[in-house]
Amino acid sequence: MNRKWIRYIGLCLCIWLVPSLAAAHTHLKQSTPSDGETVSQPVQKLTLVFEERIEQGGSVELRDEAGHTLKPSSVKVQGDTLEATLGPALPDGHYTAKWKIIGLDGHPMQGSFHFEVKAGKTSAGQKPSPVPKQQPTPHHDQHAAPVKRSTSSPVIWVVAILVLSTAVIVGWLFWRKPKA
Ligand SMILES: [Cu+2]
Repeated sequence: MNRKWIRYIGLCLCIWLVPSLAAAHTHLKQSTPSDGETVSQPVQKLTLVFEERIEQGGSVELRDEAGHTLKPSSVKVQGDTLEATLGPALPDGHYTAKWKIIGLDGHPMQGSFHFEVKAGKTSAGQKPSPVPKQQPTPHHDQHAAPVKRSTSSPVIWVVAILVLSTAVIVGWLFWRKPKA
């Protein structure tokens, strides 16, 4: 009787735990240029490194200050890295890069990051001053489509409470097993 219960509870535990592990999504780990960076070199290439291998390719496009969309001349996906070649170097200005991938878990993911190009073409005779590097802030990452199973904190808490209560029940069953 007791053993059957323990086995049953163990099964429940697996059912609760597995989806929460499977819901670990693929997010953008780092990019070149990085989010918030001011680049003083000509930018001809974007490199995006994700936390997991990218499935089924991906895409990235740039939007300049005027709202014009720039599509890279080629996009190469290899493992966890997406590399976009832009062709001619970007003119100075602010850019937003929008990316879309299908993550390892099959979830469509999208996000964006911003950077500024200041290659020094703006005014003659002005020395480009060293620009303080900003730390990239990981944000914007989000699912393209709402996904039921998400790693949002309320779900984590529900799982945590379920696992905890299961642990308590299992412990209690063991504790009150005086004979057998
Ligand atoms: Cu996902």
